[in-house]
Amino acid sequence: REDRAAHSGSGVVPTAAGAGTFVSRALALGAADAHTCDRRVHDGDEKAALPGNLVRGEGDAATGDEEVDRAYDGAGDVFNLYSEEFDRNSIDGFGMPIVQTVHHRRNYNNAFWNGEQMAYGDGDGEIFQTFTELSVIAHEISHGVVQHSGGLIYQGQSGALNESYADVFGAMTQQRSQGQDVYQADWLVGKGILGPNINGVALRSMKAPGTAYSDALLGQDPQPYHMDFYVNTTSDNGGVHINSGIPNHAFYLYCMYLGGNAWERPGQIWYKALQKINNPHATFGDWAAQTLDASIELYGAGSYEMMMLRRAWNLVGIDI
Ligand code: ASN
Ligand code: ZN
Repeated sequence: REDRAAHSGSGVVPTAAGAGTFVSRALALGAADAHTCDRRVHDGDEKAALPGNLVRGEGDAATGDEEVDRAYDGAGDVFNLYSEEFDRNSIDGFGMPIVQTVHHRRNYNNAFWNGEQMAYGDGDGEIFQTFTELSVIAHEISHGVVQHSGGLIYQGQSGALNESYADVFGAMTQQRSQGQDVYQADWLVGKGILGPNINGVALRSMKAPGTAYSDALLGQDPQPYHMDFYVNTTSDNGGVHINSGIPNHAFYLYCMYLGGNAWERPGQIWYKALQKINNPHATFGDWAAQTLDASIELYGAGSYEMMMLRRAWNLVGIDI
């Protein structure tokens, strides 16, 4: 991949399908299994209805609405990551359109994947200022990838694994778009989306779960970094956004052992584990074991990659 830099930007190359069509490196090189990106950004007009009005389709010029344009560009970065590093053609692996709605509802303080598309609020301007931030966009799209890879039920530990996969690939997309290796990265998810008066740096920190914010309005970042502090709760689907701190931190620690880029060995292992786990009820232990299998398949039994993966899981209190 000597000329990665030339392809990690817009990825726009002229093709028979039309000038400016967004295609992956595979098609540019004439590969048979071409991946073609099809982004569709809608304006929800601050209403709840989805998808709203189509305002920017694939290949269309920037609109000047920064929510629209960030969603469009961000989805391109996510598409490129999955296509070029994981040979995956869009969310379902078969080139499905990436449908997004911005300006969803009024003062809406969240973003989500609803099973078919992404939606992003503008935030209330106090607690949150926007949700069209690259790690958040990649997080939401990655929920779609989880769904189309067999799924992880959005409750308890399997739900926290679903959340963690979305955070891992959210951070990874951001790092790749900025050309950051694992030591240069800040490991924050949702940096810059908090309101101006909120005491915090991001929505979550994979490097130091529990430290992303501490604020009168938002409270204290509730994420644990070790099984000793696992939160048993009925809220948030059994703490899916809370206990995800544990597998998030395991991924971070593993990256610290390996160095390089997150989408290389660690990302390859996490992606393969998702494709192979075939257990929507997976626990943290099931997932850790699946990543260990993937590390052996990819790098060999007894490899440094396998041994350090075991150490990373053990450090967060999961014995494999
Ligand atoms: N932003 C949240 C997420 O993607 C929405 C939710 O709770 N499902 O995890
Ligand atoms: Zn999520």
